Amino acid sequence: MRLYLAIIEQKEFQMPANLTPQYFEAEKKLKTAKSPQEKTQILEELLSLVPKHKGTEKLQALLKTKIAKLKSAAQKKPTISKQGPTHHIDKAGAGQIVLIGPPNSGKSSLIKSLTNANPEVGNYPFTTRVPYPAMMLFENTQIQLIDTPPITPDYMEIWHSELIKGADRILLLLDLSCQNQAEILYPLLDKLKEKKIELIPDDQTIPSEAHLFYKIALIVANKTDLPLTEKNLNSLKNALKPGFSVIPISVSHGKGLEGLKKKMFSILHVIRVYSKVPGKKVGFEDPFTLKKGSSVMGLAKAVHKDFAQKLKFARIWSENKYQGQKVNRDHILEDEDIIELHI
Ligand SMILES: Nc1nc2c(ncn2[C@@H]2O[C@H](COP(=O)(O)OP(=O)(O)OP(=O)(O)O)[C@@H](O)[C@H]2O)c(=O)[nH]1
Ligand SMILES: [Mg+2]
Repeated sequence: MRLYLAIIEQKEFQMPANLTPQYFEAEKKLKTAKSPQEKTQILEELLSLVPKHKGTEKLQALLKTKIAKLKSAAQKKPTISKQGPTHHIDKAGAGQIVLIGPPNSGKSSLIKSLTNANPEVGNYPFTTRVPYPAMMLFENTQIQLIDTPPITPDYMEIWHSELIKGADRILLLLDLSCQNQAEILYPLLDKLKEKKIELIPDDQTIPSEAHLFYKIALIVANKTDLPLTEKNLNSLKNALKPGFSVIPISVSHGKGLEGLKKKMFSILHVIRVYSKVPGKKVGFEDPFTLKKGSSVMGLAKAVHKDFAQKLKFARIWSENKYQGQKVNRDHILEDEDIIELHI
């Protein structure tokens, strides 16, 4: 917004405007006006204070244009995205795992027991309505978990399927208190398919067809503490596609959770590498997490671009294999290797 319109106009057009002190007083207020409504009011006041003669015609026109622009902007409806809220969550930690499942399977309860977060838990469907991120510590590595609303045959918002498509991995949590597991599972998988998402087991190669989003998923069955769940677990195993296995847990009794955390880390396909400074102790509490299959060079890049450019060789230590041997930049790293980069 141009301020001190009158001064500029007078300079530009070399015509005496004979503006009053009230005009200049009102003009000062423009500087502090915050809302478009306030600005419009002040501009209208200025227009009323401008003496009406040939020398102020340009100024009057300018004020009128500004008022018209502000009024038309105020009338425009706010643009609402057709997609609704994005609910985008930035990734953090070694990987992002999105928890999905039917209502009441215990998704929020699981997040609550694995992290310091406190999502709402309730014995009724749709307790969770928006995504809820939380960080889970696995040994010395943080993994991001995201709680989501339930999936039902007739309910799944666009942002929900987008969140699943963007996730590193999926954890499908089912409720073992339900007798016919196929009746719950198949409509849920169909709903995902409708959104172009297909869950696949960890060891399956991702098909190359581009029309579906293939997401590596863990299938977890909760509430083993309840009666008859042994039978229901078998019904679930029979309902699953070949290649999938089920991890049975009880969040309430804290059963199976340590094994589940290990599995969550392992499906991320990442390794932890400790970068050691020559002559100093290794900091085991803060590893670099790299994609499985990364080389010494991959670590050098993660540490600093200078290391990547100037790297000559590295020394490696690992529990059973190496005790400080020299390796080159293409050497493939493994989980928990200790590396000393030399430049
Ligand atoms: N018996 C038993 N009940 C559980 C277990 N885990 C969760 N629950 C109960 O199951 C109910 C649903 O738990 P939530 O964690 O809210 O389930 P949710 O999957 O997040 O539910 P939505 O947000 O509605 O999808 C609550 O009453 C929990 O106390 C479990 O291991 N055993
Ligand atoms: Mg919930």
